[in-house]
Formats: sequence, C-alpha cells, structure tokens
Amino acid sequence: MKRFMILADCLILSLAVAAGAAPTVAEVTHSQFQAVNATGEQTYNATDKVILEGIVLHNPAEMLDPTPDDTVTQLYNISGQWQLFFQGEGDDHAGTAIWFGQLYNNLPWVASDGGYTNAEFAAELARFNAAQFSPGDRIRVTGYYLSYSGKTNVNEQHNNDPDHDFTIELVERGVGLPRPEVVTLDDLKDENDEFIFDPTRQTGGERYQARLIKIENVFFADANDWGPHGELVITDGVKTLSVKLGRGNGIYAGSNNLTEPFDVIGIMDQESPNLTDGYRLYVMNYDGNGSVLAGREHRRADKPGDLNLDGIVDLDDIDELLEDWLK
Ligand SMILES: [Ca+2]
Ligand SMILES: [Ca+2]
Ligand SMILES: [Ca+2]
Repeated sequence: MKRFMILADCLILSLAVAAGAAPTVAEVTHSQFQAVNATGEQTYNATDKVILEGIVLHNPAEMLDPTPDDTVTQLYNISGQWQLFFQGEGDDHAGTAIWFGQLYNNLPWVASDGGYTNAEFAAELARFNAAQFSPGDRIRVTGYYLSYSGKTNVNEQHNNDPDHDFTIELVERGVGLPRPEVVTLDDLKDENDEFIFDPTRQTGGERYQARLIKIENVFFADANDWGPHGELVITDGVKTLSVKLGRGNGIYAGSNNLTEPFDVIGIMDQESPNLTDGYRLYVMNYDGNGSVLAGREHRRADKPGDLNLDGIVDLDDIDELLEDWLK
C-alpha cells in the first residue's frame, strides 16, 4: 500500500511537472515565423508552439519518400519522410514547411527507442492527413518547430512522444493554388552569380522562400541528373539556379522532353548551413508538356483559364468549358 502511495505521489508530481511545463502557443504569420537576423538565423522564439494558416502547395508524397522501413540502422538515415509546404496569404509574403520522419533514433542525439515502427509511422501519417487535404486547400497547422538550414520548420523536434504531435486541420477545401509569382535570376543572384541575401526578406531568395514561383525563358546548364530526386542547373545564359526534382510519377529517366528555352514552376526552397545562400527551386512533378517544367496543378495555377492545358487561353478553352456546361 505504501509503495502504491509513493507511486501515486510520483505520478501526481510528474503530472504537475508536465502541467507546469505546458507549452506556450500563439497564432503567427509565416512572415513573423520565418524572420531572420543579419546572418540568416531564425529569430522567432516567442512561444514553444505556433499556429499557422496557409495554402497547401503540393502533394507531399511527390517531394519526399514516405515509405517506412524500420530496419534501417544507418546513422542519420531517417527512413520514411514526409514534408509539406504551405504558403501565407495576402500581405503574409512567406511560407513554411512541415516535416515528419520515421527513425529519429538514427540521429546520434536521440534515444534508441525514439523512432516509429512501420505501423506507428503509418498511423501518424493517417492521423495528420485525416482531413485528406490537397494542393489549393487552406489548412491550419499547430505544432512545435525547429530551424533547419535556413528555414523554420513545424515538426516534432525529433521527439516521438505524442505530446510533440503536430496537427493539421482543414480550414477550407479548394480555395485554389496561388498564382506562381514570376521571378528572374536577376532577382535572386548578383552580378557574380552569388545569391542576394536580404535579412529583411523583402528581396532575394528569402522573399520567395517556401512560395510558389515561376522562372521564364531558361535553359539547362546541367540536366544529367534528371530523374527522381535529381539535381539540375538552369541558366538564363548568364546566371544559374539549382533545380531539385521531386518524385512525381512524371519524373523518370528519359522523361525530359523540354524544348529550350522553357519555363519552370516550383517552390523556392533553401537548404544551406550558411543560411544566406543555397536557395533552389523544388519541382515535384512534370506532366510532359514540353515547354514548362512543372506538374499539372502548378500549370493550372499559372493559367487558370487554360482549361485544355495547351499553354494558351483562347476559344478552345471556352469549348472545353461549354462541353461540361450545366452537366
Ligand atoms: Ca531562409
Ligand atoms: Ca508523433
Ligand atoms: Ca488553352
């Protein structure tokens, strides 16, 4: 009995400690959340957790491979991974990534039981995808966060305890993807082809980080790595930019049929230990259209009136519309 009382006391004590350490949380804009200092370090630290709203930009499984494999033991190999970018609206000119991984315990600082079995990983994906949101939906995300290589990501802080779960709520379905902002390599690079870094995030790569953008009239400087997860280089003839390919089903060896010059639509990403460079354009899928390196929903977002997706808005698109009129 006495032992039970001590256990009960311990339990009450640990509950009290947990309650005392209740995380602070606030609604923030993507701009507040992604703010940086002069060296590119994230500055947001007002709360333990944040609540962010925005528009889903892509299908997560077209970016990182969520296939779980809990037999992986290689150091730093997280195995199944999931990542989603969503973008702020109106004046909130910024965006954020949400990241989730399976085997945090392959990181040297995480305890050996700190990962997810395949079944647990699948259950987590099902939990936070429960609303079955899609590109163009407005979501609300609540969770902890960590800065990583130039972005502040909502994540579990590599902690598999359910108290570190993030949640994703569907606010409104089918709001529509934002129209990609047209950006030039001159907006991103200086005359030495070095990245422009602006800590106020009003210009350069920071301004467009985690947002849907379009770059027009470029050529490949290097397309040798074309294929899932490939890293390419585009150029306007003077300046260059890295393009990271995702794993959409239109990206495979031999599917590059682009005629130069072409346009590219993707999400501006940053992954660099320097924090002031390393911007790249992440393209999740390619629909084989021959003139725009982009997936279909991003081409649709760029030209909403181009119903037959032939790259121009004309009477043929009205025919397309009338065909289904009042059906
Ligand atoms: Ca950054
Ligand atoms: Ca979790
Ligand atoms: Ca058309």
